[in-house]
Amino acid sequence: MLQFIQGPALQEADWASEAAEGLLRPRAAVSPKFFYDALGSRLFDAITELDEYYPTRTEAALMRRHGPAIVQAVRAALGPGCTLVDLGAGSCTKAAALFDALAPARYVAVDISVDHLRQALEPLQRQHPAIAMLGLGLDFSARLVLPPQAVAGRPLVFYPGSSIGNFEPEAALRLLREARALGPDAGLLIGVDRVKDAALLEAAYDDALGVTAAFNLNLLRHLNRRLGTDFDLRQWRHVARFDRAASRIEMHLEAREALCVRWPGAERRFEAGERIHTENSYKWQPGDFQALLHDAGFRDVRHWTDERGWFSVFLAHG
Ligand code: AVJ
Repeated sequence: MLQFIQGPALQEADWASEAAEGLLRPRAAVSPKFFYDALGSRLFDAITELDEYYPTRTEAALMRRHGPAIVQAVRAALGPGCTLVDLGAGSCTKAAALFDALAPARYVAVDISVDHLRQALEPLQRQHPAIAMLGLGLDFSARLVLPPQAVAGRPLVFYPGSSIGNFEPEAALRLLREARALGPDAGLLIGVDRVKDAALLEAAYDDALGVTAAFNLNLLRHLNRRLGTDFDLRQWRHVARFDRAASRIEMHLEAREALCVRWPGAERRFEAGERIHTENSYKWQPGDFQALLHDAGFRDVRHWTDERGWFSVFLAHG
């Protein structure tokens, strides 16, 4: 059975006022969710194919190599027939790769827009008629609460790709607590990018081909459409730096010259060199992430990594 639910959808006016508020701060900042218009999502897919961008490839290899052990651990922890809750499911391919080994009773795909999920879930439901599927349109970044039909059975929250890296540590803790609270025996399978050499990290976020630069600059194009700003992309430059003290990659857009951006109802002046902060991508030490999982209320934590120790997958439950 295939079902769809659209949660409270963000109104266009909310998007615009959120972006405007960020642009008007003394240190301008716009949420990374503004990367993902149609072109931005395609540019992100292109990023995952770059030589420099190791996370997607490393996580996939890790899941292939340790997949049987991970699935066995999930079955030991949750028993058979879990409810696989896929956060930020998109094309659903990462979760679908687990279906044969894991045999979930239910699959709940969660994404901001239920429309993307329709295209992915319809063929998937035909291929796996035994799994009850639900597409849920929901922005879980503010709060993860699911309708009752989504948490029937034992939920296993699946959050791959190190998307948790976009959250400040306190917000990450809150999300993990909400995952733990989905049921008395809820489990979590999560991919986390690790602290490593700054040059490797910075190359992954500032590639030679300039795809990440295009991805970052596309946020301004998106704002021009969404908010009605008059950003001229040629006046801006992509910046990605690893801040070791904060343990995060920061992405910024830097004004190449003094300029003024105008939009209906407001304007903002930028000096040459002034920046708009567009993304944090936190990198974790496995011990610190394990402690975070314990703080979130998980008792039992298992951990797998690749040979180079670049990326980690954690299974938490109990
Ligand atoms: C989708 C948040 C996991 O932080 O690596 C990739 C986004 N930004 N290149 C990441 C991103 C620039 C990505 N996440």
